[in-house]
Amino acid sequence: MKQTEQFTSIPIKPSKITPEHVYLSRREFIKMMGLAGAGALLAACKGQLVTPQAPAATEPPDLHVSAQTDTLGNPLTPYESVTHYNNYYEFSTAKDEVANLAVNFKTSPWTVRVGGLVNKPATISIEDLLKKYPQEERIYRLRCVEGWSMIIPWLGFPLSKLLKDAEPTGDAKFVRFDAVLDPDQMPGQHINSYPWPYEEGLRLDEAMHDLTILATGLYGKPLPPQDGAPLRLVVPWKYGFKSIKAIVIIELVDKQPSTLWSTVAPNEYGFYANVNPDVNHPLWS
Ligand SMILES: Nc1nc2c(c(=O)[nH]1)N[C@H]1C(S)=C(S)[C@@H](COP(=O)(O)O)O[C@H]1N2
Ligand SMILES: [Mo]
Repeated sequence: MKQTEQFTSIPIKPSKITPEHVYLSRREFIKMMGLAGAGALLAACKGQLVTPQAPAATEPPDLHVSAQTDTLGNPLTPYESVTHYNNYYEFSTAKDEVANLAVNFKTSPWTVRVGGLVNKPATISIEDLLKKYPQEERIYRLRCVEGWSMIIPWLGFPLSKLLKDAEPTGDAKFVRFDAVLDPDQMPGQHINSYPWPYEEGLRLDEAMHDLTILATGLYGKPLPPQDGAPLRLVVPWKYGFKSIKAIVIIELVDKQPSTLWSTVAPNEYGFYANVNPDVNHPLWS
């Protein structure tokens, strides 16, 4: 059965939305630019006129601290807002209550099962994932269909790396994700209006795109529970509800999978949900 697609699913190339330099990790980017050049550029993004200066001879520049803007010059959303204004219905529908309700959420031990139409299914602990895949910083805008957005410096790694290691078979066309089902820890899962667990999906080529990451941190720190620890999806050209938190299953399938929001409100939320300011959301515009 084909879902009604409310958000036009014209194949927008992510590069049309996010310039190439945004999706290089900042470290790669700085290396590429040369350190002094990058400093001048970052300062220029803040709208200041600067004379390029050689880095101080004594102290190396601190590459671990995020730039205060993205490369388009937009300021990063403060850490406090990123971690205290959250959509996470397993905890609460009240955005300002999620952080508090999730404060003791147990994210260790945690394993992710990669399976379905793959030659090498595996169950991997979060520690092994962190060891196996180097963490990169990606600064993306997260847009919710409700009309707000945040610019967040994520830490994570391309989903494509994990998928390639699992070796999808020729029949695999989509990737589906399950979030954790844990009503003991998640008060919202006692409310039956939603078909838990939260589930999402991507077409395989979207999942394999270099911009699509599994995030494990933000602002250079481990992901706080309210933002989806220990592992959440981030797809910068899609609306926020696609970026499923607390992932425990990644499964390769041959048919378009069902997703929580397209099941609950098929006329509001489509499967593709590409960001398109020209298409109004029926409820939130
Ligand atoms: N498991 C799970 N993932 C989820 C959600 C949720 O309720 N549960 N909400 C989604 C929505 S609607 C948005 S906008 C983003 C919000 O991410 P943030 O709280 O880190 O800003 O998470 C998405 N991922
Ligand atoms: Mo959202």
